[in-house]
Amino acid sequence: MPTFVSASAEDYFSPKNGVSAKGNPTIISTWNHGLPANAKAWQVLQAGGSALDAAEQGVRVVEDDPENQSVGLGGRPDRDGNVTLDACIQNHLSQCGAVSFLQHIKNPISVARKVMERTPHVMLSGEGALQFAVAQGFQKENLLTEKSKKEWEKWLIESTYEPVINIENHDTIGMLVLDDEGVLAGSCTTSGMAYKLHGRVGDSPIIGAGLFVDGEVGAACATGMGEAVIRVAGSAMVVELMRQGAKPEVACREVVERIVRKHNDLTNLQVGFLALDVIGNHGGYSVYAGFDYALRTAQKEELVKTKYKLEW
Ligand code: SD4
Repeated sequence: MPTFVSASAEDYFSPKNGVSAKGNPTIISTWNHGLPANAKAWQVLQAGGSALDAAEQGVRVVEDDPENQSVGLGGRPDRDGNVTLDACIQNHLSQCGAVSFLQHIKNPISVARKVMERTPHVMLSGEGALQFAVAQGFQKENLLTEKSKKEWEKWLIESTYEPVINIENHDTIGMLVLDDEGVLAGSCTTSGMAYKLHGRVGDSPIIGAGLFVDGEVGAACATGMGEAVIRVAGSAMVVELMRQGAKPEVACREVVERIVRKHNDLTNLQVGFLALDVIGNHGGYSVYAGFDYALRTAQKEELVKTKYKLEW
């Protein structure tokens, strides 16, 4: 049995890798904006859509919402006033697509899917991603809403560069879907850290960091301080720990503990992981309190509070 820092015997589970559960569709997604996103994704599954369709359509609900200031339209800008978006998507066959530092397109998740399906590449970035999106028929628009603009102008007065997480200023949506056939897919989309340096890209468009799906084992996604997630290849690590037998919550906890060990200054360093295995077990864990995830199954539609490592 592999040994993790704070795991005990009941933390282990022995799914036969590669054997998924049929008839147990399950959707989980980050934060309470996951509830309407899950509702849409569930509807897509019920209508016969694939796990990938559900993962794409689900998070678009949040990208489209101008009131949500951390994803898509209405996202908080970088410190120069530009809304720049990051997103990625992956299916159970490890096929994936991503866009980073994309401006003027409110549904980066759909552009990411087109990168996956219509190019031989995994990620397009910046101007090239925008050109590709426009060529694929996406509309260019202004994503900076009056509300986000006013807040940014207020921020400019002091311009203190102090990324604070989980207190309203950044919350990605990551979604993991297991369909009725036991097929997995995942998506992740964000406007990133508010008032970040122009050009900064976080974990959310990086396969293995913000999202990772392995159809044989499970899927994971991350939210919070992207730099910390990238440093430990967060989501890939969560999935790999599940492959070794860790239950979803335990796999998330192990990677959170790794992040905690590797950073001397944990002030405001919030990170949360979610994980879903191929038979529908799910869980999450975060550095600090306050992280929750939306769960949708045939029986349940609710918000689940995760356990956490540190008190604020
Ligand atoms: C990032 N991980 O850009 C994203 C932001 C986020 O909750 O998830 N906020 O670092």
